[in-house]
Amino acid sequence: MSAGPSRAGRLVVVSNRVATPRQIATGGLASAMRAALSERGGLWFGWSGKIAEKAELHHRHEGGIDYATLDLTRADHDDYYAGFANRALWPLFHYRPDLVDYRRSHLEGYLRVNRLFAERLAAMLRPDDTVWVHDYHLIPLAAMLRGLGVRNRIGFFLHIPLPAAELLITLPRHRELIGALAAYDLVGLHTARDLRALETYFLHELGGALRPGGLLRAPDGRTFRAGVFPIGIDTAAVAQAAREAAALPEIQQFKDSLQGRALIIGVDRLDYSKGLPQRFEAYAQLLEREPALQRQVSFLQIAPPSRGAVPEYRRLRHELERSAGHINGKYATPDWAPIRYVNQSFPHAVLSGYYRTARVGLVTPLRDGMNLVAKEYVACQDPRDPGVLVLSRFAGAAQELDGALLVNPADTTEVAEALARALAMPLQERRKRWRAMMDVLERHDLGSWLDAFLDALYATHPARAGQRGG
Ligand code: GDG
Repeated sequence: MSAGPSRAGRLVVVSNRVATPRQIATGGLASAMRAALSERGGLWFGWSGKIAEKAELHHRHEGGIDYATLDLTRADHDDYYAGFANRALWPLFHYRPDLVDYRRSHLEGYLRVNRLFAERLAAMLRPDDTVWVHDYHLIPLAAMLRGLGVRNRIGFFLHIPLPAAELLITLPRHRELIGALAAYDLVGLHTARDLRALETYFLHELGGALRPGGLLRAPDGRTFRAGVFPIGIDTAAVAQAAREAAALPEIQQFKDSLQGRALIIGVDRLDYSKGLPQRFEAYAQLLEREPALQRQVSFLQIAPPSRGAVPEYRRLRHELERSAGHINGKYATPDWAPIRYVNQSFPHAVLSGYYRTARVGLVTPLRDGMNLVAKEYVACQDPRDPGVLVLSRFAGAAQELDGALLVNPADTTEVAEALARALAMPLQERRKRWRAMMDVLERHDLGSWLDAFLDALYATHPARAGQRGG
């Protein structure tokens, strides 16, 4: 990172969930945030993950980082998190207006919790802090901070897709909500498609304008910068973990259990955006179309449950149980089960061993902001004998990983064909495709994503000078 005088002050990260060092479920993103925070002395603020009688704030200092976490009341949690964020914004932003369950009380709860976050955060901010807000739970946070007189640099990164304006306008009070992005100094998105959606929305729905240098102007005259920052993984560390995983007893045992069969792997939170029912259907079609593959291939789908409080997630879980049971019932033999469907999560080290064992990584979300599993699968391969990535065109990762076999996840026949092609792909072609993808992952890793976003954020400040907050 290039350090200049403008970089004085703390970095303050705000996200719905805060990954403290003691929590086990820490992905690469959490460690990268911690690295960025400890490097410059920082504060991480967000929901504690606990539901309590009142919204109490907890402080902790660990590993050079201050953590401030806030409990939520049951009503706040249900309206803000389980309600508006996960039953309105998540489905809509993933192009599922049919699943949107909008309730005014949820929106009010969402605004209430954002205001609460803003008030608590404003009281902790120092004048030279730089604030980085993450994801769809906290879209209006900067606008609320500005309303409290906060003039600090504030950046926002959206980890999920930003849908086309035609969909955004179906959201009640969308002008207030999406328009609130203008209160940030920088809005970061994963892909050029997301950026186009944002520009189109501001231009055509809000009557804003595009200014030279990638600035967007809101109708009230406020300008902000928006840019594409595709998130990466810690490529070197992930590849290293995969090399070491071979020695783990779990991985040895797992390999033995395959008895030489080719492995197809899927790893996803149990979420309707991940296209799991269609994926199961595509696999069934593969077995039907290519009877010779029966007993020669095994499909491991790891799907740790998430958001069990939301009815659609419970329905999806039942649907997948039925589907996996159906496929196994139809095709299994006494010594072979076509699908191993596992609702459990695993340590990253073990996961990387599974990835490396798999001949095919099957990543077929219907929509995904980026999809880190696709990148992790590639980074975990053995360069001498790499597997093949079958990837949805509608994952942000498809914009970068064109060495994958790109598919439309809704076309289960196309996915079945891609699977057959991946399983039969000659070594030379596999190596060539893998190398092309690995080059991208080495050039654009998690550290370079952090740097790119923060560089752009620090560069924005002069643009705000003279602007009024609020
Ligand atoms: C959101 C956006 C965007 C999964 N199972 C286990 C496990 N995982 C890890 C994976 C991966 C992470 O969880 C999932 O990340 P994804 O990117 O695939 O998907 P979302 O959770 O939906 O993330 C997405 C991302 O934000 C970042 O911007 O890419 O588009 O939706 O790292 O490895 N980790 C462990 N055990 C498991 O069983 N330890």
